[in-house]
Amino acid sequence: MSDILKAVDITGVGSIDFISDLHLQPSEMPSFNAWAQYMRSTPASHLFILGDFFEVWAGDDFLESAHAEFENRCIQVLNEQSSRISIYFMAGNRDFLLKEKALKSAHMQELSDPCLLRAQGKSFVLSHGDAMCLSDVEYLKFREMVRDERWQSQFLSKPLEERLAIAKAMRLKSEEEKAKYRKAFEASKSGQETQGFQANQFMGLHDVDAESANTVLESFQCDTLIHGHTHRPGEYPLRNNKRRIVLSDWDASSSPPRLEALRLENGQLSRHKL
Ligand code: LP5
Ligand code: MN
Repeated sequence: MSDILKAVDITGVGSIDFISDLHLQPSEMPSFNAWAQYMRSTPASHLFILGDFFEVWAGDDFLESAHAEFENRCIQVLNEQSSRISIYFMAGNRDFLLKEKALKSAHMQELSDPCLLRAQGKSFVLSHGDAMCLSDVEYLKFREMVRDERWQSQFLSKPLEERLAIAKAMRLKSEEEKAKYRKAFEASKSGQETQGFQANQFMGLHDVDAESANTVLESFQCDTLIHGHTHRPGEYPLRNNKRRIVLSDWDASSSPPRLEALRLENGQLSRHKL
């Protein structure tokens, strides 16, 4: 098994890009096309993909199935650019089953979550962000289950068709849960209470817990966290002059389109819209 990097040191001066939450899927070709164009044109020498690159990943053997033309094209784009760009991949809550075979085909190096990056005289903690959303209690239980190695090997031993069906059912459940939370949230705005829902548990409000982010940053003696998952791009101050920087998700079909990379150049971070 190849190493999962807990820390990355980059000595060169080339720019470094961070992206996450592209949710690439065959039904969203405009987002794929924008990303493929971005891959060909970015000046970055290093690219960090911080989770939810794919909408769903049910196992690397999917790449050998007859229905994986789109996913194989994504891998091919990564592969083509990998001689020019060093590409790093961190798992998200959709693509945590992307493993060695796919990583190898795409020439990506896997990162642990969290991971420390030292570059251009600065240091950063990188994360997908889901593990720090402490109010998302049901999800965290689910996460613990599906990140367990034994659970994964049992799940991966099921036939691919069955895994795809489970993944589809799980996606539906997830969307249903979010719709329930949204409804309760709307009701709370008009003064109605929904039993079992607390204000800070509304799906729209699940967010990275500030203390959790601080603890992670302190453990790395670092003051900047970069993460995705919450779909709330921005910079959020934390105590003791620490901060977390949230990446945008990607959606070429939204208006305005959300297509953005965070770029580190000369020790400074800035957002680059495509
Ligand atoms: O993804 P999104 O944005 O909709 O919501 C996430 C959390 N949901 C998830 C689930 C994924 O969307 C499902 C797709 C994963 C595909 C992976 C491959 C196959 C693995 C299949 C695993 C069974 O991550 C959502 C968060 C939200 O972010 C926050 O923004 O709240 O969390 C949930 O919806 C979690 C549920 O509430 C927990 C329900 C537990 C049900 C357990 C079923 C176990 C089935 C086991 C079958 C073998
Ligand atoms: Mn996510």
